[in-house]
Amino acid sequence: MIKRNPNLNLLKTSYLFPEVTARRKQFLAKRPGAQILSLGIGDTTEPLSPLVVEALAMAAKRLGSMEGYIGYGPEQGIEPLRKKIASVFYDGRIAPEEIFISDGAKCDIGRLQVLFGGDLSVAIQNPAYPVYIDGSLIQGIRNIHMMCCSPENGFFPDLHALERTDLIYFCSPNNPTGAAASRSQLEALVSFARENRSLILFDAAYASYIRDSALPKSIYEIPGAKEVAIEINSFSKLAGFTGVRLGWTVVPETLKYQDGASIQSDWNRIYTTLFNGASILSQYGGLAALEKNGLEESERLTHFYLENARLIKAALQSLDIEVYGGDNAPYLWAHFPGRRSWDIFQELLEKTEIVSTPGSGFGSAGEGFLRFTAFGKRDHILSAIQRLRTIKSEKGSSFKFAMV
Ligand code: PGU
Repeated sequence: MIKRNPNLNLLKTSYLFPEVTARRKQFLAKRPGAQILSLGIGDTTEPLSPLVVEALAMAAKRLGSMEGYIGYGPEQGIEPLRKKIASVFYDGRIAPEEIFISDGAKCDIGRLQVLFGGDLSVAIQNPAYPVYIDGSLIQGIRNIHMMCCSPENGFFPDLHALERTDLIYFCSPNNPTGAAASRSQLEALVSFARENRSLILFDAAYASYIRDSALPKSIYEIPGAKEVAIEINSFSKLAGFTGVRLGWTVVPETLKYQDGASIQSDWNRIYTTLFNGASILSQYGGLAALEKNGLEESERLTHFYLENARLIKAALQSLDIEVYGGDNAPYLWAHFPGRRSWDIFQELLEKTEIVSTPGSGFGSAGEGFLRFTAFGKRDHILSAIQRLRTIKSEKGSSFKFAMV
């Protein structure tokens, strides 16, 4: 029989979120009537805006006519959408030809990992979205440096202590900590990458949650970034497209390998070889989401989730829990000193029937933390808050919940 790809032996048995689901199922088997409220996976819950629905329906209708039917589209995405993204998000800094439309950020992170292969060094934030490390391991990358991001360093790594790597993954606003990097922090990151001739893979999937106008929404707001950064983004959290599937990646023309060859042309090669373009329906839906009214709807949507974040944050803080994030990001990062993440996850589940995500699933620096998502229906969030009122914290050498 065929031999297993040895790189797969390096992975934990399951990806983080299926593991959380398995725990939830185990709990339900023990307590069949449990009314579980999920503040676990970051998945959108609010319906699509009517403008997007209409655009999706019209695109589907066109496909049903002889004149309107189209088959495979350009792998890089339809031109009007590439143009629209360039003008809405990049203010002329990025050309439409530098934008590649994808079926979502996660899928493009995977394809980028194929582009760079296994023979290189990478730096990854600790904690981080698990796809960066798992995807790197699948490629056979062994040379992985963790950049600790904790409350002590304001969730920004100490770049002076960092060894040079070929790739640097950086996510801002961050999943899971909810920290959004400041302009000066991103300037430091870009100049670090330029000095070291490293390439930054900048995940901006939550950029639309930034409310502080001083914070950059794109790495390309930082001068010099076009020579050292690829940016990945998504319609998932911007317009509720987690199920519709649509995203984009910016690979500037100015990005070069050591020998001066174009990274963009290799990306185009990988893209056209491993991908046949995002769904034409999603792309027309995305185009509608970026019209003036569509952007207003998106703003309302992100505002709604940020309001959820504010409500959950206040409820956790009233239990004397230290909570980070939630102001410019849809995640809350709650600290339970002295406790292990999976233990506190289990305890919260048993006492309140609330599912969270254990911080240790995002890396060793997440031990002792739980991540709470702000994506959720308002009545669920309010019920979760009610349940949090039924417990209290007991301060001792380590954090403990008790019933009120
Ligand atoms: N990048 C980051 C930083 C994310 O947190 C997520 C989703 C994605 C990309 C995926 O974006 P798509 O455009 O929808 O592909 N993170 C969620 C969902 C879990 C998952 O496995 O993607 C989360 O709960 O962390």
